[in-house]
Amino acid sequence: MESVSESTPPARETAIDWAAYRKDFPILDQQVHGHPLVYLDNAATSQKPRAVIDSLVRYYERDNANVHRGIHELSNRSTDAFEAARKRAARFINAPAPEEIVFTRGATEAINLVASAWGNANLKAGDVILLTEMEHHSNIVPWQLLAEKTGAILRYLPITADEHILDLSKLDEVLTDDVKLFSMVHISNALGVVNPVAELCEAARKKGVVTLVDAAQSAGHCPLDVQEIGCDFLVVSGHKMCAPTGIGFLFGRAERLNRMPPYHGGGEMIATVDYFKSTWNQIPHKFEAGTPDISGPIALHVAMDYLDKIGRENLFKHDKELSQYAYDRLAEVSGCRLYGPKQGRAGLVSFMLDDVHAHDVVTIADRYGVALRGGHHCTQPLMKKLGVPSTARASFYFYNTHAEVDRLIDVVHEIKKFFGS
Ligand code: 7TS
Repeated sequence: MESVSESTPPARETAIDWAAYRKDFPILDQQVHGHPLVYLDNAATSQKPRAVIDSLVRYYERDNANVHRGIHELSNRSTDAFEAARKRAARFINAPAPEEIVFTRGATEAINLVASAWGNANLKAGDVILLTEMEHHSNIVPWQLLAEKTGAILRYLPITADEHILDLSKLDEVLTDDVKLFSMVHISNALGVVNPVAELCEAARKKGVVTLVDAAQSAGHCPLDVQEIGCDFLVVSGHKMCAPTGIGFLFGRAERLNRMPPYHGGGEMIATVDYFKSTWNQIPHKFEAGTPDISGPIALHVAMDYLDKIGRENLFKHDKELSQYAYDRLAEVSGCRLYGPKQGRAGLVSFMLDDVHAHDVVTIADRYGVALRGGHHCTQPLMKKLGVPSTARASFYFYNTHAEVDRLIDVVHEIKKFFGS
């Protein structure tokens, strides 16, 4: 009898037809200022494939009705699709149960929900909220608001001076017994650093510290498993992963969500209301007051299916390869300073050209049809730490190509010529 190894052919990697996926994005096929559009602003928001756009039209043409409250056919269809999206979101991040998914407007609202509902109920003066030095404003300001109210204190895990990665040698120093919450970004939108969130959550869990992972930049770019990460909360932004703007979600472990007071009051989030006292609905509805965005989760469902059809390992590999290529080519440009790690970065590069302001870099790039982003990227404290007012950023997705990176490099040379540097 043949052994299994003899009879099983070696696994072959099927080549992915990225060009075919690119064709799913009608917006990419256009000229900007007389040049083919090169869209490299995906960390701000991704483009949307035809299937997602069509799902919005289909919903409004055929199924539109308010959810949960109706008994009529359209309302039932709408409710079923809305709740199916919740189940899909749970599966997307391997959450144990759909009730652990709360739909929000995006990552920002999800963090504010936790800061407000969990934070106000659980923090007192002197408690420490631990963040990292590379957080987006949406993972800083909600905690500052909470600290002002409760007397809690903010503390930061530092980044290293050379490659701007988290300085894990300082973890024990900052993760002390008075820390109650550790909230950390998974992939930095300004540096492209991929943080070891499972390791950080494990260290926090050992000390009984509640954890939140900001997966705004990672959910649509790499595999994500909340059980493997071991976090209490995780926030996702739909518009950065092929879904429309205005939809995202919070994952919260059921035992945490069950013990949290509501966030907003109104319809849907209640079990009973009388003139002076109300009781709350079950999770997740307790946190979804009022008529929600309905078409958003439905389109997000299509986006999640779309991404998983490609495979998030494949997406991650593609994005990382492209950003490494961009990093290496930019590193060859004289006077170009790069931020973040030299290797192993996610799909974006942050850079500065000599003394040219990032806004000028972006303005001139736009004249050549190349869409970049320049500024502080909502990470002002990080910019201060890096000693720059801003950076220019090119951020990639699976529809971007090596030829587009080459175009970026050509444009960078044009910009240098323009400024005589
Ligand atoms: N967290 C990170 C790491 C982000 O990059 C962003 C948005 C947010 C949270 C906020 O997400 P939202 O769902 O509320 O939009 N980042 C960016 C950016 O880099 N450029 O524009 C928005």
